[in-house]
Amino acid sequence: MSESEFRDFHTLESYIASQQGMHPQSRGVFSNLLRRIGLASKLIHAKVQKAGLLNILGARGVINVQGEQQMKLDSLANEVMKATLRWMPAVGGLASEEESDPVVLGPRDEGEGEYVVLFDPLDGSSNIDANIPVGTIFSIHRRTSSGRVCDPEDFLQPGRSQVAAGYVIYGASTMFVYTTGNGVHGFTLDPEFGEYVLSHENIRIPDACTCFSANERNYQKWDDATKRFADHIRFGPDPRYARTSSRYVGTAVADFHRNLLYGGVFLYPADRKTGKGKLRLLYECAPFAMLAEQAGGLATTGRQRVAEIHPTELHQRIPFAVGNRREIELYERLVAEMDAKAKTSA
Ligand code: AHM
Ligand code: MG
Repeated sequence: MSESEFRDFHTLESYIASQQGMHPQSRGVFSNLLRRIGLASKLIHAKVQKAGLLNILGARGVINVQGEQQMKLDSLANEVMKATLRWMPAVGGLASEEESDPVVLGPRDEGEGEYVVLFDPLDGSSNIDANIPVGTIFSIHRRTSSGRVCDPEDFLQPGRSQVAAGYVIYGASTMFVYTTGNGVHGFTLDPEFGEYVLSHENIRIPDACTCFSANERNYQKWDDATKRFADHIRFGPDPRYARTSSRYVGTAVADFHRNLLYGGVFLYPADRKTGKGKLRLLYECAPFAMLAEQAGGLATTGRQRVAEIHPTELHQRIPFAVGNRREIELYERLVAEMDAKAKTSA
């Protein structure tokens, strides 16, 4: 690379440091934590890159010198996240999609262990065997309890109190996208020198609703408001949707990421019979909601903004719709109309 080709750029490290510089009172504890998640994601990236090979090698028993079974990639990603974060002085506890209970870490020195990190280590793992993008999602809260060890309540905080949220998409390129409440910023991993480089500063969801993303095979299980919403966007006469396409990967990170960049809505609504959604509030929906709001969009259950929900359990599932502000507000109006109609006919 000649000198003239070389221009100023930020890595994830230098960008976080520059943001930290804007808060002179900051001790850098939180920034270290974010950098550490970046490191964990590089380790997961390395495993994901070898996904097809791990199976071949594992099946032949070549790498199992300990006589252990080949780990599935999602539990491997979970172990990487735990091992990378557990000795961080800033981390008081972890919660993961792969763990039934929170992992409460031992007492740390005074003033430390003040954050809890919640994560889905490998979102979309059912796609991995077909070489389709997968992701990692994370959410960070400051502890609310004051003891030296975490309380369960530290993990059950509403999304609006997240201090940071983000995801990594392991796709054609690997990208790290995060917010600390000051815009959404995306970094692309340069495989040649193993660093995340700032590629998407201050991402805003485009106004056009280019993509409609839902598992449409579930249409008959949706309530009337959701069906009306889907029909309006897919088949209605509104010229706003003339160029909208259905796009669904089945990895929430990939669907969310595409819609963040192109504009659109992603839906995983409740099953009409059970009233339950599929996606998990704490480490899928709440972080996506913070990112969407920071990029100018919204996230809702249809009846409540996701950021306002007070969790009642660690693995709570909710109905979820996220994307362009205008469409999410429309969805909320249709749900309100359906509820009002049900009330008057009751
Ligand atoms: P996972 O976290 O166990 O991978 O499950 C969540 C995934 C999401 O990534 C995706 O949006 C959804 O499940 C797909 O579900 P479906 O196959 O029902 O469409
Ligand atoms: Mg998931």
